[in-house]
Amino acid sequence: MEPGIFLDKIEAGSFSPYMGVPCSVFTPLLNYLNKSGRESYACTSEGEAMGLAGGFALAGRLPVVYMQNDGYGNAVNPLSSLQLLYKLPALLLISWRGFPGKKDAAQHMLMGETIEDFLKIFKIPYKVLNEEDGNLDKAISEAKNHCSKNGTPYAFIIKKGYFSKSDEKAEVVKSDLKIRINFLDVLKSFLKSTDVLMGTTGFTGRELYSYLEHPGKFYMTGSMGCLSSVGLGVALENKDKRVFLLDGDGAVLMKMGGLVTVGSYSPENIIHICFDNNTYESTGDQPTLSKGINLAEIAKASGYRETLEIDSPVKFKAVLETIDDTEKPVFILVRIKSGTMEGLPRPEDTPEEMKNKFGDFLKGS
Ligand SMILES: Cc1ncc(C[n+]2csc(CCOP(=O)(O)OP(=O)(O)O)c2C)c(N)n1
Repeated sequence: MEPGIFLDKIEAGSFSPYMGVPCSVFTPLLNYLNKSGRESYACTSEGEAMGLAGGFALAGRLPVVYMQNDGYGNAVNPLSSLQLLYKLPALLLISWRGFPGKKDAAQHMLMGETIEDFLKIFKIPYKVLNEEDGNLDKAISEAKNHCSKNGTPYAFIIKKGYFSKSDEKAEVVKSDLKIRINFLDVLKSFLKSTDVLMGTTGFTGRELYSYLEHPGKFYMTGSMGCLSSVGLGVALENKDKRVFLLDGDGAVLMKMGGLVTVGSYSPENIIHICFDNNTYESTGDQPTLSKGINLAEIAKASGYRETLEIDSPVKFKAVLETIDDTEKPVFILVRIKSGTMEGLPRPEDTPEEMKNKFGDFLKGS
């Protein structure tokens, strides 16, 4: 399906504007949308997108919310106590990662199996869109009828490959000093064998896994935005270890309250590094809302004892040389560009194996 045709048809059904958090299934659609100048809003979490959609619906619009099926979890609370309670319509575009029987990353499998059940439990009618059926026109008219009759959301579930790749690709800058792996290279040389290294979902965690040989590493595949909280729990229980948290701007924004919790309990062993490329790089480089805001200042106001901002591996090296004397928790904002290694692998270990290895490391066995 051509992204432009899809959007034209949706808008002919009176649905707009667009808002949400990206998924790679929507990369061609979102990259087209972002360049097309149509009314759209990047949101920090799917729950927040439902709130925004609720506001537009109150004002008489028929908003469209796009989300990964993993993000449906974030949307559930406003869906139950805003959209379904007040009867506020929306068209939900939900990706179908973890489609039963198809190989996909481990974190998608449970939501892949259950997304239809979730919608059924919430009595949200839906259509699975298939390019082969050519059922889009029918689905849009059903969605429109449902929204005007019942006033509640209708969902399209969309599988990988539904959208044809457009030429409207976000620009990805590779082989540049300002990409994450060059900072990981610097970090490598400062690590002690007792250090804990934890990485957020997406490319950051995958790079940590494939690029840094270190016994105490943990890749949080999924649970986007929870790194600061998971890291806080680990840090509070392991005060003798330095805990490096490798985060992304999209993930920090998704659960920004986590900064306040870390700042409030202020363990003296957290080194929170946020790689800020102003995009959701892992899902195709759609812009986040970090451009124009300063996450280091937010961390400072949230109670981190020290915050630093750097934009080159050389400056990162200087920061790490004195890191043991720096007050903690420290938040290091690393301004980078998007770009990762070709064919970045996914970890071969299962999540349970990762958990067991990490647990053994923490126990010292
Ligand atoms: C709740 C939820 N919503 C959406 C996604 C899809 N997703 C995976 S990685 C990612 C981008 C993360 O962005 P950021 O933290 O800035 O890191 P970057 O990809 O730029 O390295 C997104 C949106 C997800 N995994 N979970």
